[in-house]
Amino acid sequence: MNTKIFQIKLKQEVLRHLKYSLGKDQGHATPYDWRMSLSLALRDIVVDPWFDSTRKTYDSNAKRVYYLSMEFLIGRLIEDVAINLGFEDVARETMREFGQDYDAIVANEPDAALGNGGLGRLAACFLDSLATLGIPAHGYGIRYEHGLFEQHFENGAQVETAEGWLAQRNVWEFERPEVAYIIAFGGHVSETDGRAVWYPAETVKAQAYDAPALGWQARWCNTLRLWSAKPTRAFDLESFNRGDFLAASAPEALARTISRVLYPDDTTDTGKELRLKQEYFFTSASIQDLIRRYRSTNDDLRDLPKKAAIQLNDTHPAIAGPELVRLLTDIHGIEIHESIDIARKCLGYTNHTLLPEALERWPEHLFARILPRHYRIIEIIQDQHLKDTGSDIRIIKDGNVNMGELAFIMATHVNGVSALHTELVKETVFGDLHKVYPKRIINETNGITPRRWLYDCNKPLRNLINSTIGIEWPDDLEQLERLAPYADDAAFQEEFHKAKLENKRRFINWLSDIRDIQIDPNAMLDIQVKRIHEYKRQLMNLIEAVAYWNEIKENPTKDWTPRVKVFGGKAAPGYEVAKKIIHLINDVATVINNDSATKDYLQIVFPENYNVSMAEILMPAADLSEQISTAGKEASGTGNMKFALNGALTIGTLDGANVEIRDHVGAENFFLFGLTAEEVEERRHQPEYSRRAIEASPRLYRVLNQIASGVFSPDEPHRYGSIVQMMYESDYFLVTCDFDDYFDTQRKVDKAYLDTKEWTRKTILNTANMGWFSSDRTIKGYAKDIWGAKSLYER
Ligand code: HBZ
Repeated sequence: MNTKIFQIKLKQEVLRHLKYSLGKDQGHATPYDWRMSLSLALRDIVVDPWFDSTRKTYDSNAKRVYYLSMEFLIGRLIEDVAINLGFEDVARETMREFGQDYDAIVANEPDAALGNGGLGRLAACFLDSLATLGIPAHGYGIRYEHGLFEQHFENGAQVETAEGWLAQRNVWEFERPEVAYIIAFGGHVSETDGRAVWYPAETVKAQAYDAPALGWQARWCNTLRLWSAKPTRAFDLESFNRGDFLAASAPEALARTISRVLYPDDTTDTGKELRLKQEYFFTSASIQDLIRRYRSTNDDLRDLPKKAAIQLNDTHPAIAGPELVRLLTDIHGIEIHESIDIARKCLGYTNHTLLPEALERWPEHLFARILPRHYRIIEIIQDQHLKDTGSDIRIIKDGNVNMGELAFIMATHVNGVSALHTELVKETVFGDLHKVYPKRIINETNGITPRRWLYDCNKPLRNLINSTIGIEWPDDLEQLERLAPYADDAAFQEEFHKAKLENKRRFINWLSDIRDIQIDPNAMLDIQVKRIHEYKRQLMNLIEAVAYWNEIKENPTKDWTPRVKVFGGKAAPGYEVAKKIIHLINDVATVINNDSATKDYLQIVFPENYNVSMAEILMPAADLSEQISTAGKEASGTGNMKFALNGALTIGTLDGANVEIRDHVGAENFFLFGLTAEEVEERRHQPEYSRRAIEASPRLYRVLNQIASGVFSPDEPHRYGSIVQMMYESDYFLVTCDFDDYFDTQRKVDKAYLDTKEWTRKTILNTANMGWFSSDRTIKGYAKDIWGAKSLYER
């Protein structure tokens, strides 16, 4: 269909939806009505490729991938759908003809924030790549009523309010009342003649909601199936008639709590009963669903591994192993050891963190109370593992059920998410199991979808790339290499620089709507956005800012490089130190931004409520990307990839995927500093390492004194005493030890930034060499090494 005809058609469709789906006429339509009508019109177009893909998958009886994840951090979808359909311009023009501002309509969509951070966003990028590559796949997760909390600052401190994305209709989903499974909890198990029967105490219903997951150019479309908990019996009429109104709605109460809210913890294990119920809830529903699908076209469940690859996004769905065994044995009559074998052949497990506090373990008594049958099955899995391997590594140990060990033992492949992380997984968390199963751990370095993270969010650069190397790169990102020869071309440098400036202006405009702050687009935009965590060391970045401020004040006439430091990110509501760090950043910002002597050189901004949509504005605008975690702690990072792809230079440690980014973009185009993972371990053994580092660094000493004496918190001078004390006494993440090197490296950054041509040359080489970090490459790796899944899409 040519563009003009399509535009007329889209216009008609938007009007039809406005009238018949929204019940509005043009004269009374609000921005909400326009967004809904446009979204519904676009959604209708997606249904055809969706049906086609489903039909092809059924017809070919191909192996399917099931990606089980507690989190899908999707963000907005309108523009994503429009660009995948190739109808972005048509949609924009259509809305213009209605007198509507397309960008404002797009921005009116709430983010689907069903995730905390990296792990959840990775799942969303993987959905995009699975569909782009034409691999038949389902994402399975929870349809939380409330996604990640909204962050506000009150006098500089974080306060959280509930997020409500479902308060408005979610246009992208299709409710499936007929697709529902019973999920059981508690009760007891009776075993007679080797046959186990589980008599649960409670049940809820898991009901499916499907959203199409469309790939590039609409060549393929998969399904994201999210489960919502509903009562099995909506209402206990008997209790109601007795006058016991509370008891009457009890079934409803449990059901509602299960899918009500996303746990807001990032890289910590919450260990709450409700969390275990959420995990089992969505995992059981997903496994029952995939078995039903398999049985609709296949007879023998023993062949399930030929048709289903189940990937566990961290240990949250690790109960998938025992659940699959339970269904194969208790329901379908397969001998239990054979079931264990079948289940293992289906399963893969991805580890996303080495932090000990994130390793899920459940108290045995709690676990056995809620999932008595699974507890027994885990004992059998453990016995078999002990017998087969002769090792003494147990899943149930010291009164806990360890989900990491369970996931490991029940998977054919266990993968880390960057080269360094994978080596550390082999040496640390799973060191013992690695010796027993030396081939099991493999690496699949993370990636990001170039559709959302370049094509969509960075239009100036997209256009420049299109006009330089053509339009084939969005699904073949290594074509960006063809930009490298232009790195020395003065005209191209100028265009590249112009694109960056345009993105910076867009950011400044956006910021001016929420903050009263003047920013010079030529100042270096230095950005650290990610969850707030001690290991990510936002504190080191902030201390460096204060040290820089001190230096400018002492020598105000020197030729300083103007910088705007941007922080963004949420702290887990219960993570006190992280919240203190947020408060400190805001307090420091207040003092520094009000200093008329320095404000031409240094400003600090911390916009509230960092989310996917904010990232889409920040990533293209950044000059400098802060990837400064303590080496050995950041499993991979994916924000680091988004920045570098969009032409920011990185200041970073040898941690996670930074190592591989540096290898790709070239050491000379990356600002490296800090201790290596090995040196970090050594340093921790030295007595009083942090106190000694502070004593050796007058700069650091001075900043810590300023913070401790209330320079930034005159209303409460001791507010940050505990943080400074921690720097002296423990400093587990070695802020003090890496500080001087970090400060000096920042001064090299300053100097480099002043040479615009040379800086731009480096940024071009970053973009040109980041193609490998496409999540398409990552997914091809999983498909080949782990899933044995093939693309069904033919070009
Ligand atoms: O996963 C992140 C890593 O911190 C980040 O380095 C990586 O790039 C990203 C994608 O692989 N991890 C998380 O977001 N969350 C967790 O690792 C996690 C693990 C267990 C939990 C809670 C969170 O119980």
